[in-house]
Amino acid sequence: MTAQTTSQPRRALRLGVAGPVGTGKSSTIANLCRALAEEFRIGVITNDIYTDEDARFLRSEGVLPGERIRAVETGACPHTAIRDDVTMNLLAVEDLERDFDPLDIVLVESGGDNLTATFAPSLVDAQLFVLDVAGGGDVARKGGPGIGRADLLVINKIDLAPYVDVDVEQMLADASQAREGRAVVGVSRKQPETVETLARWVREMHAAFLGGGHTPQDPGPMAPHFHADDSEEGGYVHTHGDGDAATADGSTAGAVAGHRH
Ligand SMILES: Nc1nc2c(ncn2[C@@H]2O[C@H](COP(=O)(O)OP(=O)(O)OP(=O)(O)O)[C@@H](O)[C@H]2O)c(=O)[nH]1
Ligand SMILES: [Mg+2]
Repeated sequence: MTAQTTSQPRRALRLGVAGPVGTGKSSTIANLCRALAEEFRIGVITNDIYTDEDARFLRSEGVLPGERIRAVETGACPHTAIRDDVTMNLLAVEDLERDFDPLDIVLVESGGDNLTATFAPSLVDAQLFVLDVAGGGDVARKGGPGIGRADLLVINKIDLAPYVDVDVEQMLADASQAREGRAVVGVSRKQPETVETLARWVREMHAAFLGGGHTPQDPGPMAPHFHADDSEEGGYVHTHGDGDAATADGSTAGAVAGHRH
């Protein structure tokens, strides 16, 4: 596999935000938009099963122009749309990127699911997994693809730790161990310095993406998917081989003929 490097990427960094129900995925996106909206042109896609509540929440927060926040109503388990068949989401991301070209970052919120739901690397370049202290200090030790291998693990709502008898330092240390040292950050929207740490990680990820220095990781098995395609043949359902990944210039690392991101 040869990762291509370019100083003129054709599309935005696509950043997934997954995690169990209510841990703070939408709030994490709101925090990031607030911290980064002056530096980056940001768009957001939310996934919900039956509603567009997350999109409406984010619009009501006023963190981005409302039209740059779009909802995908999956009508199925969240993991189906971010992992098993990412077609609906890819089309939504591609539409958003086209309509607001150029965007720097597209944040994709998964519907709230369980500890196993992660994004396919054909949909996002990097992913955050969000836990919160209210789910208990033990959760970080439980592992699974999101906790273990997401690009960043966020432990959210650390301001609530004293009320739920969680030792934040211990939870962060356990998480770090479960992740074999991959990045972990404790966040509370009430503690601006923690939001800044999160924003800094995104800045660094964006810089790595632009420089061709980031390779999307697959936290679990790869799934077939479909892309809109402007070639005469049209799009088609296909899978990627091991190690295939979208690159910053819009091409795909690995040999998938006629494949366009
Ligand atoms: N105390 C505290 N509450 C928070 C924080 N972040 C989020 N919350 C609250 O946690 C609840 C859930 O937050 P959301 O951002 O909606 O969580 P979510 O993961 O997007 O939820 P679903 O999309 O329904 O799975 C809301 O009531 C938030 O106000 C935080 O840092 N501290
Ligand atoms: Mg949400």
